[in-house]
Amino acid sequence: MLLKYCGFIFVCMMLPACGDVMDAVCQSVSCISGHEKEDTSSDTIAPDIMITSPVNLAVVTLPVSVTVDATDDRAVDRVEYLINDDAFSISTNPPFSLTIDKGDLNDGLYKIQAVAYDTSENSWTAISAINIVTAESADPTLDIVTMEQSLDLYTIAIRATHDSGIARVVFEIFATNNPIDPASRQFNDFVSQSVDVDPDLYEIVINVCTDLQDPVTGHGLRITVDANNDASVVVTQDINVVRTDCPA
Ligand SMILES: [Ca+2]
Repeated sequence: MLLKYCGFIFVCMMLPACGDVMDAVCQSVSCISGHEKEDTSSDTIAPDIMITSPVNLAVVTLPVSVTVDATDDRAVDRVEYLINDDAFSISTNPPFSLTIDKGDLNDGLYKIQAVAYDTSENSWTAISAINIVTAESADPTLDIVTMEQSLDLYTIAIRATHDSGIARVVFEIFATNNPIDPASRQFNDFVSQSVDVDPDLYEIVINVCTDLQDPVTGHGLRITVDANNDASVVVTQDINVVRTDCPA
């Protein structure tokens, strides 16, 4: 109250109902209280910052988001991120988070430093550690995209992926004349490399007249996809191979 009413303090002390009078006076003059006064003093208070996610020493897979809680008595200007003491990224907009994408870092243990700056360049650092590991799905994916015959050529194309990479794709076409005894089937193995235009696409083109050992019976198809980490997936199904265009 004393600060707020400034020069009216002596008048007030000599009047009854002082509070009411002073409130009325205050409405009619330009009153400046300590709180309302613009603070032009220098900013010496550093921001606060803590890394809220991931928790310290968390095991993570990429991409991963690093989130922080950064506050300042005036304003947070930016958060600078260092990874293993090297500058990595600067975030200038709330919530000042960081995304580490696939390919940014290899597997391993990393120190993350998040340094919050206020508009007066005061700073404070939060430190955390993350352990990056590569996520590997249990089995490769295998999707058949083409199974078609044109005259005596039969084309089979699949799309196969795995986090560890694809080691090989094997196409086997076998006669189904003795399905009870798989050991008696005759396989023609075709090991395929990925097609250049699409690294996930694997394709074979066989000549149904010359590549197949059994010219008469129906045929089955078995596709085996082996990943670099020895994970594997197998798909077997019948295929409709037509041999009527073969030369006599
Ligand atoms: Ca400050």
